[in-house]
Amino acid sequence: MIVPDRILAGDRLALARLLTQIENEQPEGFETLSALFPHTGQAHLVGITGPPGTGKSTLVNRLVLTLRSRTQKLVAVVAVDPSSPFTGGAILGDRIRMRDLTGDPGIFIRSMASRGALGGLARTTSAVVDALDAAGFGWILIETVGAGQAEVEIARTAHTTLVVEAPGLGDDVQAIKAGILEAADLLVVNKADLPGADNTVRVLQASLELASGARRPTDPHSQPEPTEEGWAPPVLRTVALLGEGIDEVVDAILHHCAHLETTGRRVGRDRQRLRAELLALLGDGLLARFLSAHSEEDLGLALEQVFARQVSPCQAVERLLARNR
Ligand SMILES: Nc1nc2c(ncn2[C@@H]2O[C@H](COP(=O)(O)OP(=O)(O)O)[C@@H](O)[C@H]2O)c(=O)[nH]1
Ligand SMILES: [Mg+2]
Repeated sequence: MIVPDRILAGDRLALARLLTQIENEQPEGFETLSALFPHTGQAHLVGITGPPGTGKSTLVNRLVLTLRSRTQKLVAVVAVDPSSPFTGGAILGDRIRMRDLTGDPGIFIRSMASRGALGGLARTTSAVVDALDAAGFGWILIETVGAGQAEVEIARTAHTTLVVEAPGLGDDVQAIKAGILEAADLLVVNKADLPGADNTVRVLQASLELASGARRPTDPHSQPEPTEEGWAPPVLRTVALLGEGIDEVVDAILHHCAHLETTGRRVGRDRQRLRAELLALLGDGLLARFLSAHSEEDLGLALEQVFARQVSPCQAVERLLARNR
């Protein structure tokens, strides 16, 4: 088991080893994590999500350097890309692009691949974030590809969520506004150097107005109505490749951070995140307990009855649970 004090003292090798244990779901990793838990709750979590190829990693690279120099806090990045296996191009690509960041011990980057059952990714990410939080990272940036439920969940549990778009992804704008737009605290139109950026900004602003239920004519220069939290998600433009617009994004992150503090919403988000984690673990635990108390045959029998359309899945579960009492 990795000694918690080593993590608290800033030992990077111990931290990397702990994260590997967590990713591999080794019990000793969770033991260390439990010992570290009282030291968590200090970090500000920033979720960065959006379709692949919009420049999230490039933007994260810039944000890390700017946050680091402007706030002096330690900065960690968790790059979650479920579409790529460990040997996949995206992760290697991310590693190469994030090369600028190495050399500063105040910056720590971790790439994760998806594994395990549904929801496993969100849970593992949560545990990794807790470890980084305990290790003293004041900023933890979590990059996900805004494709599936797990990624949306991860982005939602951050204190500040950035949704990144780019010109020329018209259909993706449509796809993205359904789920993730409501979770966005900041919208970034990256690749503002490309033609069509104005249009992307317009589409996002219109979508935001729809989402917030504001009934106003679509005006490219208007900002959306404040949401019930008193925060109107700004739409910002960047050229991450050239570092343009990055300071404005950092300003907006700091502004949102202050907004969460002054309105007391930060506490609410933390509570929400911990509640989701608790319920997920409870679900896992109950399922494991159920499966260990029942033979494979019970489950097989239920499946056959459902398969033969004799009982519905709902009825089958009701019966299995009733027998468990
Ligand atoms: N033209 C342009 N290209 C960019 C910009 N930012 C990133 N890219 C390029 O877009 C591609 C995808 O970037 P990446 O950061 O990997 O996107 P991700 O998949 O969202 O993480 C890369 O080839 C980047 O060099 C930008 O501001 N303008
Ligand atoms: Mg990326």
